[in-house]
Amino acid sequence: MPDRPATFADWAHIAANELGDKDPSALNKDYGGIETRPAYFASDVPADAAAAIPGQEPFARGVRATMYANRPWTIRQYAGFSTARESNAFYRQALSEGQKGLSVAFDLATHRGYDSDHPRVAGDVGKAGVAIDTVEDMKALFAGIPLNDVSVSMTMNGAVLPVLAMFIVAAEEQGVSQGALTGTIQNDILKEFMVRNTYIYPPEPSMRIVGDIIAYTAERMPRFNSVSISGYHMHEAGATAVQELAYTLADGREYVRAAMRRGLEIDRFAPRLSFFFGIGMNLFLEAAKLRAARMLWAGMMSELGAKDSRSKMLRTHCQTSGVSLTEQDPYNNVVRTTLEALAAVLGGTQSLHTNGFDEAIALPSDDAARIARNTQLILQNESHVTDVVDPLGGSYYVEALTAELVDKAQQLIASIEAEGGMTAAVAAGSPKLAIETAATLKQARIDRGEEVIVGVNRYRSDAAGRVEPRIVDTARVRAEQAATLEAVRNQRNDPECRAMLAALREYAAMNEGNLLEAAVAAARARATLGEITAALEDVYGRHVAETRVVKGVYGDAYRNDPEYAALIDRIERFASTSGRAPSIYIAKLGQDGHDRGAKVIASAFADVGLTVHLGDLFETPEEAAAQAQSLGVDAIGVSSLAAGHATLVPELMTALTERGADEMIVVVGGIVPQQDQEALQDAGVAEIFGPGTNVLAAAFAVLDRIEGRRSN
Ligand code: 3CP
Repeated sequence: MPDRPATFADWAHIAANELGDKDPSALNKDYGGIETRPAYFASDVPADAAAAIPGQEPFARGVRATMYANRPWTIRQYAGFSTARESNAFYRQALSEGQKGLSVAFDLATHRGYDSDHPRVAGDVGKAGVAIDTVEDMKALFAGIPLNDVSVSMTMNGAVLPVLAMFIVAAEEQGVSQGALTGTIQNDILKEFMVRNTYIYPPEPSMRIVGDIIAYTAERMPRFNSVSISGYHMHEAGATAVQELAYTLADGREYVRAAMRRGLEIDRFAPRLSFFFGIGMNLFLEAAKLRAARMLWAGMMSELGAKDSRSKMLRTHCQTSGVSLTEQDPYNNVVRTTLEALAAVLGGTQSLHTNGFDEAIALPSDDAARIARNTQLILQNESHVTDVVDPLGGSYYVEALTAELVDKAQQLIASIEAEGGMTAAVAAGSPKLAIETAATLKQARIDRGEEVIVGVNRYRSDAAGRVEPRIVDTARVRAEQAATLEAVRNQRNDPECRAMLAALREYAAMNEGNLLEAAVAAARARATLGEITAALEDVYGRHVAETRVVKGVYGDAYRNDPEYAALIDRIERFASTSGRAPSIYIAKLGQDGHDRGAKVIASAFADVGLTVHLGDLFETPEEAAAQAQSLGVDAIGVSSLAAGHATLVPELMTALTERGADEMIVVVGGIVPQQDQEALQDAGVAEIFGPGTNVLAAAFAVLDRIEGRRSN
């Protein structure tokens, strides 16, 4: 028997035989500031890891002593599409087939606080989620689903007041009191300003709304989780694991402080704060991330004065990564999702959503949704991963990785504190820029083949299967919603409704009362989602984000690359013959706030020498056409992730024609199902760049089009 535990040096000595001249550090990997070695040993494990017990602070090994051995995680699939009636049928089917909790996806119009008949949302209704305008829609959404029994999570941030208010009133009219409701409201506005962009009001009044909801639920809805503090969207926007951890926990601290500032005692509300993380393909890193998150939160909450152990428990939902899914060879996504789900489970999640394999293209079809759910059922019932608590506990590697993540995240959290906390950092835009830098770097690594994606940048197959995505007919959904809206407006007691909206406005203007309480009264009087939102908009205004683009990251990653040099060269030649660089206006149309793709393209195109103008979020086609024309650009690049393109891009083409600007080249990038591609081409779109497109290739193609037009 050896007389001491092995060390890395012992291993390096043995490994030298296999490594030849290579130094072992050549096998190290960089996971966004976390450098791993090819082997770990007992000496790498921190002393406190050996003493850790599941269910005990700081909860590295899980928040419950028994974890899944006693109760498996909640299978909670995020879903919602078109009308409340259709989504309700989908939920009931899912619950009958083994799903345990509900998770509602709202459409883009609802997120941004517009009724379905508002002119700005023509292309957005019923897209990416269900349209909710009134209490009647909310009642239809949960018809036949006992709300005192099934827990309901609602991903809502901007229009959180009308949505939560309508949920409370719908339950009340179903005979379930608000005190009996179980579930979660996302209500995490800080990350909206950072990455997700479905904010409505400016940061300060938005934070008041979060505080009012925490206060209201702490008092009247003791089983309801008041915030789902979300790293998921940062993950999807390209954040590293350290960034996701640090920014999410710093957001959490900000909410705790905001609630404490208004006089709430920490242990009264903190046990009902919950979390939400994204889980990507780096299996051990992602599992370690959840372990690290729990340790960090327990420490942070102790510092803030929490005494109740439940206040220090980081309970989380996880979702497998949407951006890890590929349009090419889509059945590979089943495998990806399975691995990511395993990582979440090994990390000790409380609740989990697994993506449908066709979600790189559209909302999941029935088949894809069933397989996604079955992925979790198979993990729970066949794989035996639930039998033992924290099976990764004690792994040399995972324990060392957990400690390293804690350490690096703590450093980043400290730098946010030095900036004055997360609200100040968000206002200054530093976390957003740091995430965009990481995303651009990752894209460059993928484009250069340093990060392999099977079926995309390596091992492409012509035999790869196609999928038939679910298509939502926006015009039909919009017409149905408009009819219900009209009926509600006709049947309600108008003076009463107006009085309730006036009271809400008054609460906001005077900075008194509880806005959720006033919103519940307005919802009961059948005020619509758009009206409740507008009442507060009268006082708070609507937030407009400043658009900034990362510089130099893509270019640096490509230094010395011949293809890159050829592109730069070609653009320089163009500039010297035309007297200016080729130019492009990058547009985001409609209420789709996913801007990672637009930002990465804008940054990379600017680095290669194009003149890039990045438009504001949420433009109408007419606004984008006017902007592009006044800038005199050669091309417009529309970035689309939530399916609004089918309506909005043809409208853009018409607007350009009407303005006499139809020589402008229009390209579309993002998620465009095959079915839509032909229609867009018929409408005059020059190029369509799907997910996984190499950015350099896209730049060459745009240039070809611009030069082709000039030579015609
Ligand atoms: C749990 N329980 C146990 C055990 N484990 N009891 C005994 N032994 C155990 N081992 C108890 C808990 O204490 C709890 O009871 C009950 O069982 C339920 O367990 P839970 O862990 O609280 O699970 P759940 O109700 O599912 O809640 C999970 C969290 C919740 C807390 C994370 O916030 C949640 O469901 N979040 C989901 C968020 C979501 O769906 N987000 C979707 C985002 P008590 O309650 O009585 O204590 S989708 C966004 C997509 C991208 C986009 O934005 O567009």
